[in-house]
Amino acid sequence: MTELVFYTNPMSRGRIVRWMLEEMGIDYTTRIIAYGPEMQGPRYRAVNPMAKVPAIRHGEIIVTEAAAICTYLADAFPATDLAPKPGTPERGPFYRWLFFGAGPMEQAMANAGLGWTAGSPQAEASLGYGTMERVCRTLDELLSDGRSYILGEQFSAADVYVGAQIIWGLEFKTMDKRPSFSNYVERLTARPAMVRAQALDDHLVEKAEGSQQKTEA
Ligand SMILES: N[C@@H](CCC(=O)N[C@@H](CS)C(=O)NCC(=O)O)C(=O)O
Repeated sequence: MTELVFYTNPMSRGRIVRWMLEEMGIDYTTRIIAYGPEMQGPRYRAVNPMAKVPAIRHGEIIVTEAAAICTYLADAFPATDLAPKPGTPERGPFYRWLFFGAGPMEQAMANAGLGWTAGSPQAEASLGYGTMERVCRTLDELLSDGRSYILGEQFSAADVYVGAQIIWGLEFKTMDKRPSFSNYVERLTARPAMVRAQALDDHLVEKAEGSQQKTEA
């Protein structure tokens, strides 16, 4: 079997990929990359020249960018049924919402996290996401039509990527609370794979904090 290595830090967007991997139920090796010299050093930069996590190596293939990793994994392991098959009509909405998540939504979340807004209608028109309100309204409309997941009734990698951002958006209050969001998040956080992924990363955070306290003592 082709080796699958997952490069992450438990306090990072790597949590998205961890959740994806746990949903897939496949074997993988985790390599924790510490922030600072290890992440910025030549060894890890050979994996990701951006010196950022997450990344994966699947045999000789390296994939970076959380959304791309989720899409690649879903396609590389079709039996896990986490994406509509390439070339099928359902693939359209799958790409649409994943790219929406990785583009406009991510930028809106990052800017909101920094307390930055465009400030003028002209600036809003030139930003891919316009305003956070537009992003929230779009997702609210999507999730308010009775569907369980982004693609309807089929849970997919798009839920992992977009759903993780909604979870963080509500947690860090960069997105406003709406019933459609809370109901969706409730469905996602109840998933056994999500519970497992959280426990694995929380455990790694505790371990890292424990060893840091020992070093400081
Ligand atoms: N666009 C990338 C963003 C990755 C990213 O910014 N990762 C952060 C952690 S969440 C990181 O590695 N930061 C370390 C640094 O920039 O030095 C993705 O979606 O995977």
